Amino acid sequence: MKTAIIFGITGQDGSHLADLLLEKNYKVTGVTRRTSTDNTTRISHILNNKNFRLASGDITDASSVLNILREHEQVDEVYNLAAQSHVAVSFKQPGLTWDITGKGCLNILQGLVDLNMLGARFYQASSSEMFGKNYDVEVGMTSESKYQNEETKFLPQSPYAIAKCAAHYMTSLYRDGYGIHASAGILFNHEGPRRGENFVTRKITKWIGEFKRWAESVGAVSPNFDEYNIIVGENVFPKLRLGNLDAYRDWGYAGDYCEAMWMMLQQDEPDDYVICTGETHTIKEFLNVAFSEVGINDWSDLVIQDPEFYRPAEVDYLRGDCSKANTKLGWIPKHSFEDLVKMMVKHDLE
Ligand code: NDP
Ligand code: GDR
Repeated sequence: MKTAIIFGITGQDGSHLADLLLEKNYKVTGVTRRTSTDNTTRISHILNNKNFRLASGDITDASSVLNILREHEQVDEVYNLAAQSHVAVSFKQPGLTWDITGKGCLNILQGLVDLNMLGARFYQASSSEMFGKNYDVEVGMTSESKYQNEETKFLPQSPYAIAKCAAHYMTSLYRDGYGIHASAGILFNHEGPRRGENFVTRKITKWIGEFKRWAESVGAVSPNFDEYNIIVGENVFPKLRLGNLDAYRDWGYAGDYCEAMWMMLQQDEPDDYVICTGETHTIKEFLNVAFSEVGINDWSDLVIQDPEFYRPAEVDYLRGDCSKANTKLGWIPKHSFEDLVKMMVKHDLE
């Protein structure tokens, strides 16, 4: 029976990866930090699984990382999914983001070296945000297309992305320097019903679910509007407040992407892989598909663009090319953009 440690177990990806590893008959330790309220909602269904246990720790604290590693007689795979993962928040809390998202990775890698656990395989959650404003261009017969792959240079645009670049380089340094089987997945945006509610996709689908229930309860056939609200008689519902709607993102389904993480650690040789769908859409396109799922074709009265949600620097265009993962890992995404949006709207309506 293989043993894995997942840092970031309570997050979207941690919960999907734990499901996958338990299905594959792994023994899984999930690392949680101390919080004043319960943060195990995404993993409540596995808390009683006999092959699963929680360990308390924080990746910013090197001694806590060492303690967790030490508790294990043998570890086959270590997944570092822990991060301050919100790009906008990283502009407000850059130091904390650095400590968690950048240095946290170093604490784990150095822990493996210090404890001489060089046989454990390591996965680092790298990000398409590292490409920032950069892309390559493929010139075809009739048109040009922009993309990012493993060869594209990083041009990070946020404290989050810079911290991820540091962790990414640290992963390749420990791979080359100490011979650790350390791989980094450069994952493009991936979403689903378990997505945090402050990321744009889930913010939209959650709002739609709540609005729909409100509209049904007040019988909102032809509401009135002010700048911030939707009004039916005495009843008021706040409009959906968003920032930049023109950015392009390559959105896939989180469950598919966690499978790719596992596949990377099953390879004979460690390496870095881009994981994406190869399709890109704007936030406006996401809004179109999501609202059309509830029969709304014109959402312009329901959404406002609010400067509060603009970022000091933006990543305008992300579209991945995951040919390497297709060929070497045999990985392909199973869900389309439309599938994903429908799945998320359906979940939030329920
Ligand atoms: P989430 O924000 O949902 O989860 C982050 C996890 O990290 C949570 O479990 C959180 O715990 C934990 N964490 C935060 N700080 C610490 C700390 N100091 N010590 C220990 N654990 C900590 O992120 P996702 O699941 O969406 O993403 C997983 C990883 O993949 C992240 O590293 C993210 O940056 C990266 N990534 C994500 C992409 C995506 O589209 N989802 C794309 C590319 C990369 P708590 O519940 O206590 O907050
Ligand atoms: P991103 O995801 O920054 O790509 O990082 P997010 O959903 O936060 O933003 C995507 C795009 O939507 C625009 N946007 C808004 N974003 C948020 N959060 N809230 C809004 O109200 C809003 N309005 C418009 C943003 O400006 C941006 O252009 C995610 C995270 O999961 C990272 O951890 C991960 O590394 C990358 O994806 C790949």
